[in-house]
Amino acid sequence: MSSPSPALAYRLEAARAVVHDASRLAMSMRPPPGGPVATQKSAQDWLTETDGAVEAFIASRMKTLFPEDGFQGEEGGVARSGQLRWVVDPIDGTSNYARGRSRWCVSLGLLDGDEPVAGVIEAPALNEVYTALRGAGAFLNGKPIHASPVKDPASAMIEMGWSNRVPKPVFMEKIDAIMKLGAMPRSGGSGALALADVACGRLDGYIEIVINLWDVAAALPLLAEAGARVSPFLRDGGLTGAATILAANPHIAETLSQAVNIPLA
Ligand code: LIP
Repeated sequence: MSSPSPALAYRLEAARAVVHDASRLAMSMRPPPGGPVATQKSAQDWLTETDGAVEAFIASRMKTLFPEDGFQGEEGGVARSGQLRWVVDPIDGTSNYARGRSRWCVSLGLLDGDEPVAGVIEAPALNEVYTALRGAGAFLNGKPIHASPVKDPASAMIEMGWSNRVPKPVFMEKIDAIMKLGAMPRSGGSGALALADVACGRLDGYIEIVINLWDVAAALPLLAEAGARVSPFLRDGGLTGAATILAANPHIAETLSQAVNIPLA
C-alpha cells in the first residue's frame, strides 16, 4: 500500500481526539459492577443509555470536522453518504459495559469507498488506544504492534465471538474444531477488542460467524498493518450487512481456516 495521504493522516489524528473525548463520556456514564444496567433488545443483546449518547457525540463532532464525509453508526444507521465514510460502534462490548466490567471500547473506523483505511479503538477502562492508518503501521498506545509468531495450534489462543444470531450447533461445531486443534478457546464479548488482540499478538485468532461492519471497521486496518491474515469479510456481505470473520496470525491462519471451514482472502 502506498504511503497515506496527509488528508487521511489528519483525519486519523482528529478521530483519535474525538474517540478519546467520547471514551471519557462513556467512563462518566459507566454502570457500577453488578447486574446489567441496560435495555435488553433480545436474548443476550443489550442497549445502554451510553450507546446512544456516545454515538450522538461522535456523529456531531465528525459532522463538524468533516461535513463532506459519510457517517454510519450501530444505533443510528447511515446518517450521511460520502467517498470517505466513518463507521462507529459507540460501545463495543456492551454486555461487559452494562455490568461494570472493563472489556469494552469505543471503535471508529474510516472507509475510502469499500476500503478500510484507518481506525481508532479506545478501551478507556484498560487504558489502551489502538490506531492504524493503511501504509503507516498499527499501534497500541503509540508503540508498533504485530500479529503473534505462534506457529503451533496446540500453543495457540483462539477467541470466538457469540451472539444469539448464531445457531448453537454452528457455534459448538466451530468451538469443537478449535479445541481439536489443541488451541485454547476464549470468548470475551467485544469483537473489536478481540480483533485488536490478534493485531497485537495477544490472540492467535478470532472467529465470529455473524458480526457487523461497525464491530470490525476500525480493526480491519489494524489487522492489515499488523500482518494478520483475514477472511474476505467485506466481500462476503460485510459492507451492507452481517457476515462471518476470521482473523489470525499468518503462521496458523491456513490451519485454522481449514479447521473451521472459513476461507481466507
Ligand atoms: C458485540 C460484538 C461481539 C459479539 C457480541 C456483540 P456490541 O457488539 O463486538 O463480537 O460477539 O454479541 O454483538 O453489541 O457490544 O456492540
